[in-house]
Amino acid sequence: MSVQTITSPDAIRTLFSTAMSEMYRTEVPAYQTLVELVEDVNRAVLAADPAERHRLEAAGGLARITEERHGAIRLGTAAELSTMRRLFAVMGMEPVGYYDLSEAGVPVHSTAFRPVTDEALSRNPFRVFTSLLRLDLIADAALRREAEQVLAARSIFTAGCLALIEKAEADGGLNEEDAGRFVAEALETFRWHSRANVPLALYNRLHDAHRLIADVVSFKGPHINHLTPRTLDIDAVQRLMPEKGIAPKAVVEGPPTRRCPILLRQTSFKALSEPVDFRDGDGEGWCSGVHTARFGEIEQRGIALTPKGRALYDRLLQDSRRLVAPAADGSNAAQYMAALQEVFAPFPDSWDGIRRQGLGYFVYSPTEAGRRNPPAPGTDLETLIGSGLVRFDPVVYEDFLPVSAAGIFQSNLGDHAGDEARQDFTASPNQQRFEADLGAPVLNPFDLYAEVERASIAACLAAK
Ligand code: OOG
Ligand code: NI
Repeated sequence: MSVQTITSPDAIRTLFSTAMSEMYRTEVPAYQTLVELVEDVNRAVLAADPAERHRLEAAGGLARITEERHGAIRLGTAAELSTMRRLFAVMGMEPVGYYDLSEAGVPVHSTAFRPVTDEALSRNPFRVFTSLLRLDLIADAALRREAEQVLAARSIFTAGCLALIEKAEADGGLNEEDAGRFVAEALETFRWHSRANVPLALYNRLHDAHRLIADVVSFKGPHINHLTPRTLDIDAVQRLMPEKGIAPKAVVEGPPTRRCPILLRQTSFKALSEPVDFRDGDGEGWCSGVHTARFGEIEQRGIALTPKGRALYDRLLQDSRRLVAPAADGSNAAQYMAALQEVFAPFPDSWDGIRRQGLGYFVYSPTEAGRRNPPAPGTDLETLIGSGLVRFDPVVYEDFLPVSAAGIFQSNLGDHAGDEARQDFTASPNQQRFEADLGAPVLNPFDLYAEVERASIAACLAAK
């Protein structure tokens, strides 16, 4: 195949995220309602802030602002995970980060498949938070074996999808026609199935072991369980959800509201109970039941923190939660948000403060004046900033947060999810095992951000 006919992985990713969005809006009408609310709120924010509007319109307009930034799936086997890695690679998405959720009582560990270069992220940042079920954390050995058998018998990828992954690997990419077919075939893996893979009795036993096990094992494939557009005012969307007839989770996850946003804030509406047909007792006919898994989420991203900044964030978050643990029913949501705001006071809330204390990553670039006066060899960065020749802008956080992810999982695992319904496991992070199953190491997010910052400084200091 000639190089010119290869479709860029970024373009395939955009076809894919658009197709996923269309599919999910049709499958889950409440999600369509959430997207419309997010569009209204984003429009209102931009109307009130013309400078921000101009900046964002230059970056692609309202449609681009609101479009989905991530989704999530849960897989059952190592083979599924490693094939999924190859599928996402066709779209320029690589595994970044390791998240251990066992610590929070959820029997999975996870990574995020996402674009990694600045250019690819600016074309389309769509990511998929991908979890692998950890049957090794299930105490009941007989149930574990049954679950393993059900998972071993399913194939979640279409034959056409597998063939196109191989073709992309062999040829270094796909031509336009194959790219379109690939997206259509790949979409099948993420589709909802209203007929379960297992009899109701087995579903119930899996569900009793952990709701998440039932969600992964009982279906033909790893249905996309949520999509997440970007909002410019997450507090407003959280407040307005009930007016639109959708029930928000108790609290917004992540840092408090700030002038200079850090990391990631997220909230969602609670997962819906949906009708599902199960095989009945003798496996001959069908009987009806329900399953609760699918929801909608929104996100607002801030600056990526250095290990020092992240340690401060983790400590302050822990302190806030020690002060007020957010109740699943939302009864102390206001107290929790107030505690969060107060405890985070020591975290500097100006870009320069964050920069001076080495808490966040920045990208440095020459100003107008800086372009007219290239630096003399040996000039240091602070001097250039001080004399207005170099400016700095926050690097956006592109990853996830384990405590927030746990909060999202917990509030979406079923009607009774909450503190009482928490099913605990012994925490046992196992990145080595995850990487062996994945068939590749995960990238370290800090390395990626540090490299963006380093390269930008080097470019500023390079005397012409
Ligand atoms: C994934 C939950 C994590 C997020 O935004 O933190 C996540 C899941 O429920 O499968 O998507
Ligand atoms: Ni999410």
